[in-house]
Amino acid sequence: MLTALSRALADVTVGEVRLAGADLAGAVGACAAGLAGHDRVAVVATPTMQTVVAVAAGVVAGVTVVPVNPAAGEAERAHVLADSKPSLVLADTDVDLAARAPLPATPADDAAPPALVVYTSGTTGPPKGAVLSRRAVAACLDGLADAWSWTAGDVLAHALPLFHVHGLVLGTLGPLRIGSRLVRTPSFAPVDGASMYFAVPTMWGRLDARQLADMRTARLLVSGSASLPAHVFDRVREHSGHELVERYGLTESLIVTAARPGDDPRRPGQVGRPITGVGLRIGEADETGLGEVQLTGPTLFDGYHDRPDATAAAYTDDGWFRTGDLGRYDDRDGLRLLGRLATDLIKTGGFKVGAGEVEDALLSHPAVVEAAVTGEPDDDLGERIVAWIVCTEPVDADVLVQHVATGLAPHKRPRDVRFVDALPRTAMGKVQKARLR
Ligand code: MCA
Ligand code: AMP
Repeated sequence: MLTALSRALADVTVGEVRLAGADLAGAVGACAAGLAGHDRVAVVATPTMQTVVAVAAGVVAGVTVVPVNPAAGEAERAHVLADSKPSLVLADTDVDLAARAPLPATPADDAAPPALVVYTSGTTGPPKGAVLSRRAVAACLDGLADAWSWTAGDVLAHALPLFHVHGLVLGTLGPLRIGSRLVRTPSFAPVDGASMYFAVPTMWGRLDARQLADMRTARLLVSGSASLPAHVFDRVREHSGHELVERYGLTESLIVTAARPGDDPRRPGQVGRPITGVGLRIGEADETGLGEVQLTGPTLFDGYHDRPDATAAAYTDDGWFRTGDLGRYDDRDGLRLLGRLATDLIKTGGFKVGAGEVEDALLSHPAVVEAAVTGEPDDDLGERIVAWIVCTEPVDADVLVQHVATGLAPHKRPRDVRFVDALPRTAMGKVQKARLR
């Protein structure tokens, strides 16, 4: 019963489409009936009501859902589908919002297949599928509900994409499990009557003073997925009267820490204390207490789909999950994030992008002979993807940008292309990215 939806679904609005709770339950029931006989289905996760219904149907039917970025390019989509091998790919047109059927009498329990396989980028190679159990999803959502006193009386508003943990698990399964109303807007903006807002720092940074003032009546503004710049925190406080609350996690671990409003001292970068059940330690800490954030507990994934090698490499010898994030922890102030071990992972607009994946895409262009990808600080996106290119013949930067945007996804496109005569390399031939920056 662990990822069961609330017994009383609340109203959900996605863009222009609104379904009252009972109608939503009926549409989910009808979609779930159509999933009989399937173990794993892919959902092209457009920001629509159809996606909400399809994902909820998978949850109640005990079918694993693989969300696919609707803007994923051909190569990326082909990889996700070939790797996850769903027996069905659901698009918006396959979901009938007018159909009605009762929800299954016995909702899927822990013995059912995993809830989700969510694809996430590593430093090299194509994205890997993080297998997320029903138990992990439930533990994460219940832990957040506890930390934030999130109840059926809340109205959550956000504009997050529905193919990643933030928008899908927190922003969609959260309200469906807790029974709170959900309003998903096309772009991030104030919503009448909203009590909670979830967004990435880039979205918070883009709101104007008037929009922030219109969020005064909410009770909780939450930022996550990337570092929150101090100037964004200050501006939100100045115009909305709220101190942004941060929480932290990874696709592989779901959300593991959360700041408790009112309880924990608020400072940007301070991402709170572990939620119920999560174990957190700082591995190989230096004399100042700085080291790698490592995790145990019920929110952790079941491993990477079909990648036992990568799964094993993600854990320490004594069984703790290695986040690759650097931080300091104490029981009073909670976790403070201070950087990342791997430089080949870029967080841009809250999306994680592996340098290797973008380099491979650039190298697949016939004019490119060498490519290196780095992240540079960016006021709006946090980090900006920069491509360093050696080519055989003149090629337009825009052509290379489009090559990446259409092969992978638009958010993986370089925002800067710099042509160089050669890449700095070590005697062993390894690119020295520090010298590029
Ligand atoms: C779009 N554009 C393009 C292309 N496609 N330009 C060239 N080539 C293309 N192929 C243009 C658009 O027309 C637009 O132009 C401009 O790019 C910007 O579009 P916008 O939608 O604003 O995109 P963005 O600026 O790149 O995105 C900002 C964003 C987005 C909306 C904040 O990054 C986002 O949705 N982030 C959320 C990420 C997220 O959910 N992460 C959670 C991961 P113009 O502006 O001129 O019209 S889960 C996770 O991290 C863990 C578990 C956690 O902690 O949550
Ligand atoms: P993803 O792989 O897309 O799930 O991204 C996970 C990564 O996002 C983490 O390893 C962190 O580096 C980053 N992250 C998530 N939440 C926060 C936060 N509140 N502050 C800073 N970084 C964060």
